Amino acid sequence: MSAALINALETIVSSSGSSSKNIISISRKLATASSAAGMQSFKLPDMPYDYGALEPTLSGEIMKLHHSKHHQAYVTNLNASLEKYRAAELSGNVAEMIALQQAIRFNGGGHVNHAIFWQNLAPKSAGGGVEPTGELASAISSRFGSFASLKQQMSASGASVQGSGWTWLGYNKATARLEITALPNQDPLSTVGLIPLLGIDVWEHAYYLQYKNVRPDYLAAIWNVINWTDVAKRFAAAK
Ligand code: MN3
Repeated sequence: MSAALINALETIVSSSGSSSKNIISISRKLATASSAAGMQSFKLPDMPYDYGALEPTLSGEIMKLHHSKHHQAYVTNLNASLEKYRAAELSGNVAEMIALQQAIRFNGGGHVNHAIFWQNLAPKSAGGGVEPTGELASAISSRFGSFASLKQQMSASGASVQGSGWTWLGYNKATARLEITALPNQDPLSTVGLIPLLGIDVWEHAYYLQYKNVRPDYLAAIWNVINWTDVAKRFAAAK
């Protein structure tokens, strides 16, 4: 918690006096204090390309719904959950704080994961699908044997997710190795101690309108629009 927010909270608590148990009043003041302390609510990031720019690999209809409806819902619900959490924290309601953690994990993970996903993709005209070079290419070859093998293993990982989730290429700082890991729901890769480089969303909302039930076809096609320049930047920053 920032020093500015702590100061703001202390001001509220000291000015509330005997009425400090009025949670509704406090939470309203907290909303103002959070804003004053620079605690911004999360916002849906702009897309780095037009919704239709990834066609024919991913339809504009899928991309528009995925970004403007699904990702927006995670952002909206994350902000609502955090507002409730701050009120619970201010009133010392630990049970409520614990109860809100699942919603924060789910919606916060949804926001974090999709913010990476849009950057991990690029239209073919902007280099989408162009094979990585340099240090990332070397790391992929030494870890997975070849670039083709990485794609095959990651597609298999995504196909194996039961229900909804993601498959990730991550960096393990402790072992200095690349790792492929599938995670359920919206669990971010940080929950298993890895730094996310490339995430592929295998929720049905990511492909169903175009690929119907055939997730492996989506996982075979998406390599045409992967932004390896973005993945390489994340790799360089992670090391
Ligand atoms: Mn999604």
